[in-house]
Amino acid sequence: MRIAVLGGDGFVGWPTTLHLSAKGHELAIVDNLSRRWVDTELGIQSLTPMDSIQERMRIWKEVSGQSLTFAHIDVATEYERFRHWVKQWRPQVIIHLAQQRAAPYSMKTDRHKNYTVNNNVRATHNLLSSVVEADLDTHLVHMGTMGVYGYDSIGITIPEGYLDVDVTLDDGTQCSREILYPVSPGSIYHMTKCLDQLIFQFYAKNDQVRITDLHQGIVWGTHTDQTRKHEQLINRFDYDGDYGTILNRFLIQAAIGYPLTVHGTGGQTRAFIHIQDSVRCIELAIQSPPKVGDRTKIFNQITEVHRIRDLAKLIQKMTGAEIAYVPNPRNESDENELKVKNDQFTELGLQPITLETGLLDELIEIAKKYQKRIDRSLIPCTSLWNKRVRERMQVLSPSPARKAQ
Ligand code: USQ
Repeated sequence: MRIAVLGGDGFVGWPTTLHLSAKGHELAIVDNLSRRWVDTELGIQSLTPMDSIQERMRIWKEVSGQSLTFAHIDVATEYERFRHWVKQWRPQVIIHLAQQRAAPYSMKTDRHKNYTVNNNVRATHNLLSSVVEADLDTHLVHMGTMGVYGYDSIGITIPEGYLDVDVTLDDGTQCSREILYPVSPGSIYHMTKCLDQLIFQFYAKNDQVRITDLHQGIVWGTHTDQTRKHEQLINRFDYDGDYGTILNRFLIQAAIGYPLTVHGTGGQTRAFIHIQDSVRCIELAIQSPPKVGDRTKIFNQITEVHRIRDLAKLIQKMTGAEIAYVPNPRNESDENELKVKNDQFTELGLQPITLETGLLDELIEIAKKYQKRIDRSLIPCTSLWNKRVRERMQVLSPSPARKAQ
């Protein structure tokens, strides 16, 4: 199949590209390389050293014999160029990962909020409108997030995207309807993924575009079978307070003797998936597309659920790391329950990699190998969610001038 990966230079995009290329598909990466610019903006770098996209592609060709193509296009702002590219390359599948994916980054300042909304929503809409304009029967696979459901602990196992509700009509009779599960985003980033769902709903109905939305949990790990094949194929590994995700952060913190930064009580419960399973799920979703005229197909792309403080304790047990319970910079519940349905991927044959699988040690090894690249001052999460949180933080940690008063 001819498959385009929008955002193919990123943390999930790069290993996805290699995984599908290794399966013999024809792959093109479309990317504006914005993630590399964000590194420059924030003065951070991936724990693992990353070569240019062109160099990575050259190494992949050497290792696998498979060619990749690369189009340097910003899908959100270069609509005409992208539409032209789609018409020329005629992808049968487009995997849409061309979005700003960090919740803390999206909450840093009003500029970061605007950027995240403009980038993410426009990228999704430009993509759909290009596919319709090109008159292609392309299957669109989008990377969504579990965060669209929110973490409200209302005592329900989260279904895969849709909820059956009983509605009382004006004449008093009852009818059943299926609706998108009510959204409850916890950040501007998560909000854009909720908006994506509506855009998909419209295009699936109006233009019969075949769309799959993957509601993914927090990804951990860095290597897949392909990125392990050569040092220069290595995936990025974010550890900083904006882009690093929790389990990977805890592992590098343990590796360098930095106390594990648990926000609040650590009672937040979240869903997780290893990067190897993430790319496998994308492949399974491609193999099982919706039919023309179907509603958006939604999968919960997760394999297990854990509480943050339990993860910290697990890593403490493995490594002897200290745990630091720090004030939570986010506006989120301190404690929540989470049960999630994920039967569709299991039925399609996914055999989950869980925390017990032993890959945590591999990550600690990687963290130790590259620890000289870590800037400890970039580890704390400093993006504060709202005015109330900012005021709370000030009270907890007054500036020197305030202390003196
Ligand atoms: N947390 C800590 N200590 C830290 C960092 C985070 O306790 O040092 C807590 C956060 O407060 C939060 C939880 O850990 O309660 C998860 O934070 P995270 O940064 O690992 O994940 P999140 O911001 O939710 O976003 C990540 C990805 C995003 C993806 C999402 C899936 O960056 O792209 O969509 O996970 S989900 O969380 O299921 O919405």
